[in-house]
Amino acid sequence: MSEYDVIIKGGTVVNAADTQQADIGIKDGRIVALAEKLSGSAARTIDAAGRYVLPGGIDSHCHIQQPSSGGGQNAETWESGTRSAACGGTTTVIAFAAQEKGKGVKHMVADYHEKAKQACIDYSFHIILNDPSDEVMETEIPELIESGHRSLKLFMTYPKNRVDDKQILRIFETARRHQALVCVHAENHDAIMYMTEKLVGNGFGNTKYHAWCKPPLVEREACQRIIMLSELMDLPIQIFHVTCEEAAEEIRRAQARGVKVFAETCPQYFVLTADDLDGDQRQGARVLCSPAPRSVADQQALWNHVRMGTIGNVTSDHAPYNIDAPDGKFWAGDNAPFSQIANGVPGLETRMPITFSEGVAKGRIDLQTFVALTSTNSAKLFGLYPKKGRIGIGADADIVIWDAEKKQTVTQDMLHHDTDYTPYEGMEVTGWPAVTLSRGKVVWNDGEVGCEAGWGQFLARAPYDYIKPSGKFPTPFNPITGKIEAGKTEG
Ligand code: DUC
Ligand code: ZN
Ligand code: ZN
Repeated sequence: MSEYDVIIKGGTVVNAADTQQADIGIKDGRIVALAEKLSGSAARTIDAAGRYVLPGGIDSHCHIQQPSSGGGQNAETWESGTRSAACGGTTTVIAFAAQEKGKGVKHMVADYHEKAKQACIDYSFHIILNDPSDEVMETEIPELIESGHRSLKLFMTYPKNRVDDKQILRIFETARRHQALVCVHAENHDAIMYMTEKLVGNGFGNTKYHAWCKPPLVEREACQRIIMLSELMDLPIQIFHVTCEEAAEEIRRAQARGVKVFAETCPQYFVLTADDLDGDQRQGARVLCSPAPRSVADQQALWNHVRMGTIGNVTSDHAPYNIDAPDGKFWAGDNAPFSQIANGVPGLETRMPITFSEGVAKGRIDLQTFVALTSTNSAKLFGLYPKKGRIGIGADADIVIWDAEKKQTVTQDMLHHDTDYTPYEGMEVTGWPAVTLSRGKVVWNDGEVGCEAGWGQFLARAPYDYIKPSGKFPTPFNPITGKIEAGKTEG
């Protein structure tokens, strides 16, 4: 019998903190050897000479086979979504299990688990809460957190999903008590609703006006408010899809005063702008997502904040709706105004290539930062580290062998998702995954798909230090215990 199942030979191994020339030995799905030269026998040897060998990508924000709250049918299944992720170098996804208003969450989460059994790569869930009733928050959520669903998600906007500030505090309280991270879609709901009514009511329904109904101002305000609420409860939070200087600035200021607020952005905000929404409705719908694409200046600002560390990870926010389907983007009809077009863009497969191309190939970030952004930081933030997010002894053999020189034109034809378009049609990128391994299994090999539905495993997440609260509330009163802290006074 061979000493190793797989040896990856001659590559340049890049982690978030270092780069080294090394061979990698894999046995039973884990990395068991790392050395300048490995000599043992292996059932399979992969030549990585001239290529980078990186931790498999972690996409910690993607919507897969999730019913939409706003209308439209998610175009992906767990099999197709995770297959396309694997072909794009991603080996772990964290998707969503969404509460239905007025209902409990336990059975709903069980249903999502059932669907996810078709996953080709490993996965976990954030639980979306839109109705934090006592029963849900006091019984169901604590049990679900305990069983490894250690992140909750809330929306500050969207008519069917938004929660108000008091409900947010209720969710924060449970998260604080039971050690879960809360992720937030931060935009001011009432301002968006008001502007939408005014725009659409006055005949401005073109997709161009999607960006006008939710300018950076509404994102800035919501970021500032959610940070304030998190400070009130001393609860670390993750702000999803930061798109603009205004929002990043609020986050940066909070981080500078010691608040544990984390932030992500997405490739669409690096390469699309509000101008892409302008024109024919069908064309605009292809890039219609929320928050809206911004300006070139905002793209530059996002990179600055990546380099400063304000923004720690890049996720896809994959939210796939077909263009040519009655239940897709145009579920409300071909002439629907922007407010009734399904929000979201597909992006599981293009997340790492676009980030590499825009980031490393264009000289904005180095390779280690790319690894941190696309893998390691998400592993740390969501309690998957050190099993995921690094190449080291004992880690899962989730690996992507990267061809940094490859020039690739992105087209719908070459992607492996089940959505009927890509917003990046015709874009040329530099760098593409050559080989992807999920726990030692080759799932993508220079154009050949080796995915197997059902290979993916659920990743239950235990408590972890990265998201520990600071232990300090803004007043002597501890709202979790309901007590005034010892040594502190009321006056
Ligand atoms: N915005 C979201 O908040 N969710 C999914 C897609 C989108 O564009
Ligand atoms: Zn969102
Ligand atoms: Zn999302």
